[in-house]
Amino acid sequence: MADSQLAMRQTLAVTVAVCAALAALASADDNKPQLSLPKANLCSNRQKHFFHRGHSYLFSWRANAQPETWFHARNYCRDRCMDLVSMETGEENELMKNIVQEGTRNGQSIWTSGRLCNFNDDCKRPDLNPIRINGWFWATPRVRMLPSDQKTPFSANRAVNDWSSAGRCGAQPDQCDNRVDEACMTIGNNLFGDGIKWHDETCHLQKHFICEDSDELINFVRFNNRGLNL
Ligand SMILES: [Ca+2]
Repeated sequence: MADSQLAMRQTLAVTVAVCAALAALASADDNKPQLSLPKANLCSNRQKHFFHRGHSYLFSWRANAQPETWFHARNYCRDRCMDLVSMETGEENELMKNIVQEGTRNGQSIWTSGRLCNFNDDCKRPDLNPIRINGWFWATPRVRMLPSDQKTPFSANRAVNDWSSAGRCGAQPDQCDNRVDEACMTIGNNLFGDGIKWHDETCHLQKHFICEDSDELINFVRFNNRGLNL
């Protein structure tokens, strides 16, 4: 088998393996309701503020949506056949970083779908530990992020790490809050004089957010609503 095929199969195997753990994200945020199923009318009428590689994006501040906790921000997006944004390539990351400056003031941050596995026993699996390094996922489309300590020079079409080297407790993700996990990932606007960078923050904070089309949810609604303009 060619190396590329083997790598693809290994990636697929890892992805499948983590899906079960990520299914628990539906009830992962303590004392919060379940993840929303999409609403056909909201999907069809969702605002589209930006387009990239076949996906549309919604910016909560332009939609006059209120800042939300990470979980409720997800549901706002999911109601509209979207989910919080996942920056799976350097190119997408740079595009989102440019937009963050529009939606935040200096010292503010916005939610992405980046999530730490911290919600059930599956997160104790050896391959996910140490959890601060190997336990990060894009909640949609349910794929693991690179190990947080892996250095990645900017590359347009490859996975990227953009964790800040600065923070109250050091390089991100720093889990600086000692009362509750900093289990959700933001893009911060110069939080520590560090420019536009990724940070781990506590999920209950209310922030603006970016939604991105979810192929899975769009297909779900399309299947049940033939001919609906999505
Ligand atoms: Ca942090």
